[in-house]
Amino acid sequence: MNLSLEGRTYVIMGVANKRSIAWGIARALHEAGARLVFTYVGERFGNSVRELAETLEGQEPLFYECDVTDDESIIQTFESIGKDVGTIHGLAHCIAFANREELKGEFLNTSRDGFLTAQNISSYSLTAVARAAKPLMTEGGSILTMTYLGGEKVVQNYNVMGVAKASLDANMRYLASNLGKDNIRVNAISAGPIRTLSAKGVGDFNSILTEIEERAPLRRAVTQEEVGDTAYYLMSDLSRGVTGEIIHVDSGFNIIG
Ligand code: NDP
Ligand code: N5H
Repeated sequence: MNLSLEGRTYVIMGVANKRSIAWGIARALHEAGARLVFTYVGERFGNSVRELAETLEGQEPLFYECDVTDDESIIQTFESIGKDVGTIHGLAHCIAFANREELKGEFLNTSRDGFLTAQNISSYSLTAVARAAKPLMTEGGSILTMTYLGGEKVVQNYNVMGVAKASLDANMRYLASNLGKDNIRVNAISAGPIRTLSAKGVGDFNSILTEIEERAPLRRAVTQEEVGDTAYYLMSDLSRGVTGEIIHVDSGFNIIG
């Protein structure tokens, strides 16, 4: 079987900086020979994703600004990608957001606005993006999203984002069921805690990592590279029979009671 991704094009959404999980995925797919297309929001992150992408040797990546709260922005982005590259073979959705003040304290106090914002950016965006990307997946494809254990079990402080990830997980399964007939697979990676910009300033990240080091089967945290390698598997033909699945890349922490 050909494990190279040469001749294939993948859209990576959600690189904010070099610590982003999306960047770990981008590097793994680049090493496998893939052509990459990046989307970002806001000029600040546009510049940083450009600088990072320039470090990928032999790659002439393309960049598009895409705010997933805006249907028009999503449609425009994928129309432009279609015009510029034609067929795409996969998409990595590495996007989530909730108001910082609702990622601690009493879940009971979650506001309607905060709840809907988390659902809008962190879950619905997958449906909207899949719909816009589908016409470009003329040879079938693989859509991947990022989830967290807090959508399956109650994790302290994850709160409104836990409900959004439960929604994202179901969203992923319904999309997998819907798009299977088009040979488009849809899966999620559930990553263990990784220190990224999103993780900054939320909860007590150090104590969460200490718990992983003490209790996870592998007794260590996972890295962006490890998530990237599983993303490579999901984008490659090795995973051709896999859809609607959540793969935990979390040192096995989810099996511990
Ligand atoms: P990053 O902060 O690096 O990435 C989050 C990304 O979400 C940013 O690139 C951000 O773009 C993007 N984003 C937010 N709002 C919007 C929007 N309206 N439109 C488009 N993009 C938007 O963090 P991570 O790499 O940690 O997060 C990536 C994914 O991984 C998330 O889904 C997260 O929940 C998940 N995850 C993370 C874990 C961790 O421990 N870090 C564990 C398990 C899952 P911008 O910066 O341009 O605003
Ligand atoms: C149990 C935990 C720790 C507590 C909860 C953390 C939840 C994090 C997820 C969301 C996505 C973080 C978030 O929206 C932060 C924003 O309010 C503020 N940050 C920003 O706006 C920055 C600038 C941008 C880049 O961030 C985004 N997202 O746009 C969970 C952790 C152990 C694991 C974890 C960190 C999970 C996860 O889903 O990311």
